Amino acid sequence: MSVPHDVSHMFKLVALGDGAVGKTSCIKRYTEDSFNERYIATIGTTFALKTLDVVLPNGSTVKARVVLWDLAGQPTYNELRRRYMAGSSMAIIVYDVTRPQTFLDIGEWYTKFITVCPNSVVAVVGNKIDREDRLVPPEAARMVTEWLDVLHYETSAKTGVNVDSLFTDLVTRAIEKQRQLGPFDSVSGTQPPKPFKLGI
Ligand SMILES: Nc1nc2c(ncn2[C@@H]2O[C@H](COP(=O)(O)OP(=O)(O)OP(=O)(O)O)[C@@H](O)[C@H]2O)c(=O)[nH]1
Ligand SMILES: [Mg+2]
Repeated sequence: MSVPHDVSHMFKLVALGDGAVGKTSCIKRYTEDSFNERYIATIGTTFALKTLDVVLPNGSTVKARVVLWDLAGQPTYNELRRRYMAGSSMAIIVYDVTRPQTFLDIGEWYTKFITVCPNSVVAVVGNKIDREDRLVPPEAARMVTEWLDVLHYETSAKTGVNVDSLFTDLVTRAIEKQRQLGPFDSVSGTQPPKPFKLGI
């Protein structure tokens, strides 16, 4: 995979959340600006790439490349997912606003991820807000951000609302965090090795 010479930051992002909440759809909307009504469950993992310009708080613009790992939400893939989370600078944890159980499962997803990647930036994403049978209210957002150290967005992969700003904000935060955490290889995006214990 060749990296354009003007890319100064490279990050790994993982998409987490229960099955059929719209992880693949959000990534597809963001990277290809397309949407498929039909549900095709992700088998194992896939990835997509996106290069974007980010305007930093000081007004300067940098080019960043993100590798977006799309991890299957179905429980069969628990062990595989854990391995693919390693080395991520960012995660989106997606729930479906028409299925409250997917919202209740956020805490578990967050714990799983943050245990493996403690310095990452996390966004919790309420997806499918175009649907009229919504059951998780917008106020749930405040609950989440008071409960966990995360960003919160409501999106529709179908209409595209908020999808771009979700990913751009995440990358901007990741760059800021990288600066706070100090030097590491900003091109490969790899963090210095952290103690990591497998639960076996
Ligand atoms: N109305 C509506 N439907 C959506 C939206 N996002 C996804 N869907 C639909 O929801 C279903 C599941 O979407 P996926 O993106 O495949 O879900 P996933 O989270 O990747 O599922 P797994 O790969 O099994 O973990 C598909 O039928 C999509 O068309 C949305 O914003 N609005
Ligand atoms: Mg999928």
